[in-house]
Amino acid sequence: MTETKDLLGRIEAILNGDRLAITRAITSVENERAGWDDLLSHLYSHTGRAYRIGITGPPGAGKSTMTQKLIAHYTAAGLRVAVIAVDPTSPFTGGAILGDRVRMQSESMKAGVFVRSMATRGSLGGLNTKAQDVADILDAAGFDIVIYETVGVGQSELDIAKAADSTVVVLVPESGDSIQAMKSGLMEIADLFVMNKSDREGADQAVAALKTILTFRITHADDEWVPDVVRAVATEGKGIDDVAAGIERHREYMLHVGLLETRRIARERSRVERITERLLHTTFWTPERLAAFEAALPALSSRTRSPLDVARQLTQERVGG
Ligand SMILES: Nc1nc2c(ncn2[C@@H]2O[C@H](COP(=O)(O)OP(=O)(O)OP(=O)(O)O)[C@@H](O)[C@H]2O)c(=O)[nH]1
Ligand SMILES: [Mg+2]
Repeated sequence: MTETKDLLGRIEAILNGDRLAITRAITSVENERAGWDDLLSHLYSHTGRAYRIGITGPPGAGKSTMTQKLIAHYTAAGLRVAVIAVDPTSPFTGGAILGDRVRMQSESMKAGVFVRSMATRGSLGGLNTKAQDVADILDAAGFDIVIYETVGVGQSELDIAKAADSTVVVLVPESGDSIQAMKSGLMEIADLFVMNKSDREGADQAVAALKTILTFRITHADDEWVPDVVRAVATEGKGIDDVAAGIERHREYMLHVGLLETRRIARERSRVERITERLLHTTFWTPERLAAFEAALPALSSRTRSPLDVARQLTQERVGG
């Protein structure tokens, strides 16, 4: 079959790290073009090698600058790095994403570096789900490190950032930033804190305040890890080695206590749950069920049947299902 041959050809090209094939696969998955699910399923057995790092934090904290410097750090060590820049709020021409893309252009032109932006347009099936699908493609393509860089600290950003092996939260010495971080749920997901812009006034106090908060912090439900606080001046490349060392220390800790595998399994588990919900939802509303639903509306309106009663009928009876 030519279709199967075509699929195998695409897979082989991706596994060989062919950039055009990777780009096409990502677009296909984002837009759910014909065959996108088969492609992902076939690639899955080739994933699990890449180390996934989430980078998040308040707007303007220096996440993109930090990411760029980390790319340089890892490539200098001979590693291949892919970045998924995710902006859940931005439409496809979103300023921030576009700006980042331009800024990262010089990095992404290098061999062994791949940068991809994802915005709302790629949210078919949920941005979080898609970001992980894209990470799988890049993982299968042989990138050693996959970085999720998110904009802002909303719920979807947090979900994406924590779908990583290590999550880095970037803060700045502005007063109250740590308090803000605590409120927005950043404290719970951080494996490493970076106090960026440490060239600014108040860095010492900010680090001290953060460390104080951390001593009171409710640790992750699944481990005893207390995140390090590392200082950096991303624009000058200062502290980047420390950030990378902090990530490495967390990775080694997780390997040592067996947490890396636990985390990964938990992640895959919630992926299955999300996909299942979506599949159920899209296959549930057959024309017959819709008709049965419509037919039950008068009974609802006259209050002779309750919503629970109707829902039970729809889910329990085999109405064209
Ligand atoms: N003084 C100082 N400025 C920095 C530092 N790191 C980044 N900046 C500047 O802060 C601004 C924001 O940096 P970005 O890297 O774009 O920050 P970001 O967190 O990616 O921003 P968003 O994507 O908009 O949320 C830029 O003007 C950077 O040059 C630093 O360590 N010190
Ligand atoms: Mg940015």
